Amino acid sequence: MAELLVTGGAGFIGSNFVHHVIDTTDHSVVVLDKLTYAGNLASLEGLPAERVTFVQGDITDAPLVDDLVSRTDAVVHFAAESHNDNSLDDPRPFLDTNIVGTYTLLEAVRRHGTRYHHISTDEVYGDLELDDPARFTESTPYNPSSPYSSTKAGSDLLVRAWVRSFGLQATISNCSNNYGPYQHVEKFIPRQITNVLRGQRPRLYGAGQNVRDWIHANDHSSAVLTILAKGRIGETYLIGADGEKSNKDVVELILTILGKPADDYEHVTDRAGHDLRYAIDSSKLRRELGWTPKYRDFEAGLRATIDWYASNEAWWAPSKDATEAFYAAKGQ
Ligand code: NAD
Ligand code: TDX
Repeated sequence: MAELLVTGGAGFIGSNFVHHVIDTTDHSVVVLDKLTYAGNLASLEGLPAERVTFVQGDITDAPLVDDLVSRTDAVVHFAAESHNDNSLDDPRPFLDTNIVGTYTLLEAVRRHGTRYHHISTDEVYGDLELDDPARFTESTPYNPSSPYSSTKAGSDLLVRAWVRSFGLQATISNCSNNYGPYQHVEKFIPRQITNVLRGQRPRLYGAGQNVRDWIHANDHSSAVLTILAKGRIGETYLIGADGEKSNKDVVELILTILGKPADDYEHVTDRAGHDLRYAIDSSKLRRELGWTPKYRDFEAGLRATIDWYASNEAWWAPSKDATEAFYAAKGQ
């Protein structure tokens, strides 16, 4: 049994991770989260108070971070500014949280000799052509496209340097696009589901040919727990579940599941610098640590996610209008 400090535990993947830890291990968790627009305490409802403690705070607050790290066995760092579209509008919070916030955590775990796992994204590798048989591997060169992905790439490089220079007890994972419950309505899948639930049409950027490699958030969580338990210090592991789909295919599937004509969507202004395709080769994680994804049927996972949004309007409704106003101002 261990106590984990989970940063960003009130966000989408962090909250799914906390639920997964409580359901599948005997660890206890301290969540450190600033509760930005993307954090939601309702995502942690129903968890046992004797095993989950919540601290509202900023990962750039060095004294707070030092105090929490000094009392924990391991840190799992999810907290980030996470949305590409926001990073095109105002990159500054991405630099503060993703770079300076990670630096603050690294210095604290260095002082206390604490095990650290760094959560990152496949976007650090840039993008692939649609007809390219290649997928990203741990040795693909970094080539990020957006302010968001460049700050994530910078934070990964800080971790690598702290491992080499200071012997930090750290691992890194780079995961593909997650879906599941508790994802903010600014993101692609929840935006389209909640649009249809509200009688509005889904919005596809550009022609909708862009491909994302989808993984259920629970599979991301099980992979992170596997790396925490068995990962080799200093190593990077790619996490993916062979879920490549074009955005157009995903929108058509959402419409069909919700009983609408498959072409009942709008094409809107494309994202600046829009990455074409992401694809993950996760064979290192599977081969070396024995991890496999459980949610292999994307349509079944999507149906369950749609059911969750249909049953939890109180969770997402407060953010929906402001999110759509933000997009409308950009012609999206
Ligand atoms: P999210 O935006 O849903 O959640 C981020 C959380 O971090 C929020 O609860 C927010 O309040 C908190 N936070 C932000 N700034 C903070 C700060 N300065 N101090 C403390 N807390 C702060 O993000 P997500 O989609 O759950 O992503 C979590 C992590 O996973 C990120 O590191 C992201 O880069 C990575 N990731 C995400 C995906 C994906 O598909 N969403 C894929 C791969 C990797
Ligand atoms: O309304 C939309 N219409 C649309 O076509 C939105 C919001 C998005 N899109 C497209 C853009 C992307 O090709 O859908 C795809 C997915 O978009 P996002 O949900 O914004 O995700 P993405 O930019 O791929 O990044 C996500 O995966 C990697 C997460 O937000 C990142 O945090 C993670 O690192």
